[in-house]
Amino acid sequence: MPQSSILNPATSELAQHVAAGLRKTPKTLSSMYFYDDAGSRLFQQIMALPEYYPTRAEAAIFQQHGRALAAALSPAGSPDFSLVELGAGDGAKTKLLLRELLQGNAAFTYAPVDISAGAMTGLVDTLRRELPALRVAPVVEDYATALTQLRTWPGTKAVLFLGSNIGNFGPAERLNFLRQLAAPLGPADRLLIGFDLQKDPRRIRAAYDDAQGVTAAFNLNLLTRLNRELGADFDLAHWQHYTDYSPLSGAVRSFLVSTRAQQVHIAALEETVDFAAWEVIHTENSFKFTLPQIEALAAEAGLRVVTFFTDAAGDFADVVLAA
Ligand code: AVI
Repeated sequence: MPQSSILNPATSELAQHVAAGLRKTPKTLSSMYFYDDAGSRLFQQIMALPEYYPTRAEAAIFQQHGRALAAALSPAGSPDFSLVELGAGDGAKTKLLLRELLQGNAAFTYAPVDISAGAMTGLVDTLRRELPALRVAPVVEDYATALTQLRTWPGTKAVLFLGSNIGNFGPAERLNFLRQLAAPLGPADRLLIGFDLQKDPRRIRAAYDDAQGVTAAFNLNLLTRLNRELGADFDLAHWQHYTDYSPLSGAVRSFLVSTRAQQVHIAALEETVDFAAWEVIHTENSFKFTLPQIEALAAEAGLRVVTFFTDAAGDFADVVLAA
């Protein structure tokens, strides 16, 4: 008997995704489903890990180039605008930019979009406390729904997509996503996208396989989610986190590895799935970019690079784009 309600639309969307992903070769699940409330909390811990450099690198850009960034996002003469942030999380870096915009007396409303209601409540509470003058209009949605809303969003907008979230898309999805972002942009609208740059492959790999095992817990939490929400019986003692980085493709790929031959029953699907010993489920891509690749990608999506900023070490780039 299915234990969870298959009538819940969010659950049935997850159920459909899992059914399709586990029938593929290799088996695949989307990293989009990492972010239940426990997963969002684990991701907050990842961002503070010594090995996970992207968050600090992007915060350094915001600290060093905050004023120029704020100016590039709110061009002179632009009226009251919306600062829409896709995948806002805890908004720690964004606060640096928000402060800069408030200090410059920019007239704007901050519209953070995040799929996790828990993360959003935390963010809104902190913003009310730390930046009481800020106007906030939170949106709890996934990216696809938020993109649809952008089409009818009134007034000038600056859309933020930070933290190298763009790296979690495969090449075709990435281009499609950028084209969808570009479509509703008027001449005064801006996009700010954070890209993790290619660097020492060992540093990149370590960022996704930290010594404390937080990234492993983050990946394995997906199975806990399936156990809870779909009535699956994944035995976490027989699954491992594994990750590799290819400097040729620029992709970090993360996997859940079945450490023995096993069967997993998924009640909501009324299905039993076979896993061979050492078979993997591919759970995440995190692409790393070069500056020429970013320029080419922007051009393909019908966007132009207005300006970009990197941290002093050249680890990360925040790129301002316009249609
Ligand atoms: C959210 N995203 C940009 C993170 C990344 O770096 O790909 C997610 C993550 N996965 C493992 N560690 C962090």
